[in-house]
Amino acid sequence: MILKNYINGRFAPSRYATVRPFLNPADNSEIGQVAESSIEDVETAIHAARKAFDEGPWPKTPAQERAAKLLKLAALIDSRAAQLAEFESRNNGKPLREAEYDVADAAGCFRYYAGLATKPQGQTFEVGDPNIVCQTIREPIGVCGQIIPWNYPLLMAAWKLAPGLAAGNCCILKPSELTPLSVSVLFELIDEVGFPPGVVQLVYGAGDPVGQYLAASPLVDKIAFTGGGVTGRKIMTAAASNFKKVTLELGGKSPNIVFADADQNLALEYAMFGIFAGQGEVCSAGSRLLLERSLANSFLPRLAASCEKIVVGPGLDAGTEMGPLISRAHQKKVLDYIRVAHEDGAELLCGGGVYTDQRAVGNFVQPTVFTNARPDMRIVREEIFGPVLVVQLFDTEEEALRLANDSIYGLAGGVFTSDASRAQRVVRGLRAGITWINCYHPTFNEAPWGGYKQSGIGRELGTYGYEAYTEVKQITHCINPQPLGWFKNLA
Ligand code: TXE
Repeated sequence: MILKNYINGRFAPSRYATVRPFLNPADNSEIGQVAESSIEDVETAIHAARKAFDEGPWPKTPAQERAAKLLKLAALIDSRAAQLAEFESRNNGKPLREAEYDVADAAGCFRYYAGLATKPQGQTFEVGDPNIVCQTIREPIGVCGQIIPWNYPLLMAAWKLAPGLAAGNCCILKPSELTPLSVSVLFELIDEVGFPPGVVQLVYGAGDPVGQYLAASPLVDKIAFTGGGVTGRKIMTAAASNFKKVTLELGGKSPNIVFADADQNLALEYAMFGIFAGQGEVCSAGSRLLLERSLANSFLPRLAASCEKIVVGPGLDAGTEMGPLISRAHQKKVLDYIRVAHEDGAELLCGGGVYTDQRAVGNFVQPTVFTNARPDMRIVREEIFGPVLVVQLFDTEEEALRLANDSIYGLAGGVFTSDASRAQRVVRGLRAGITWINCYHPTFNEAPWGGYKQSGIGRELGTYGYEAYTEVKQITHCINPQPLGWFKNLA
């Protein structure tokens, strides 16, 4: 199997027929090979997108027709849901049940933005002149480069393509080099729907040069990125060349705060779900558990015992509750953090290693919890992006909030309490873009997603995510034009 780019309405190998293998993280076996694009391939895609936007029908296609195509795509995703979920689990490693949610969400995302495309968009403004009608309309931004990571390959493609296409843009998607499989099926479906050539394209390949070139090109009008902060900074710097519109969804170190008055069973299960869903490779993972001190003696032993019972295995095995990490390199990064945690004096509550049984061939890491964590420790401050939970204890609501906000990140946060007033006070005190009360992780296409501080710029999903793919045009219309009389001597 060799996966091809999709450029100008056709599947095509990379210009120099270069490929790279991609793997199953459960055993590191090769699944297939994927085109490794050159700069020439990206350039071809950018020129096709430019032509499609500047001269083609797509930006002026009535919203109803754009919506119809997205609805057809959603239906096709549903019709291939089982295969898509299996591919996602095989290539990313996540448990099949999680992949099934992702596929349903991806179809829902195309449906949501199909609906939004036909809803009221502009506004009319009362200004201080009765002869003036002042309005705004929304227009597509143009050519959009969209760079996505490996943790939600299909869903991130949907989050980027659905609003971009619904709003009339021409999109070039660059998936992670590690996870091309589900996206290759998505583009088979996109081909079946039949968009005008150049409207929606796929270029596989390395972050640098392929993604970097998209971010730097003066012919690209917007860059949307989900990934790590180091790469985000490079993208923003490159995008400054022509002041591209930029949206960034970066990492996090999100606090999950449990008060003593919370339903303990609920808090326990969500503390685990917050960090171990997606093996902790989730930007919004609840990676810091802030626990009211009086709970420590009862909560922590239950947490340890429950973590030891998590069924860790290949995502496609029935009953698997947590899968392998994406790559050997990432597994090593997570294990390095575990070593640093020990060195810095954190106390291991459970996990902390790899498996020596048949899982040794994959990139598995045990569900791991550290306690006695100080705010200055690296495991408290830095995003690990793996199944490692760090517990900090607090005595008061004020201290909980202070610890929660003591981070360069501000993506998400959760609070568990039976006191509704406190719940509102605490989430309003969190400097974070996504907050949950008495739950953790539920995510909806209808609601905005994005971070404060170094967790990113802009919002995806919901109406905010649609607006991020539009320019606002002001139209000022004089309905009673009169000579101005400003210059006395008109020739
Ligand atoms: O991500 P990168 P990596 C965090 C997480 C993880 C760390 C590094 O902490 O450990 O980032 O992961 C493309 N110009 N997140 O290195 O590099 C790359 O090809 C343009 C959080 O795997 O951010 C891929 O398509 N593009 C996160 C995409 O960027 C470039 C999800 C993401 O890869 C590029 C993933 C460049 N110079 C990791 N270099 C989240 N927010 O959910 C790379 N890319």
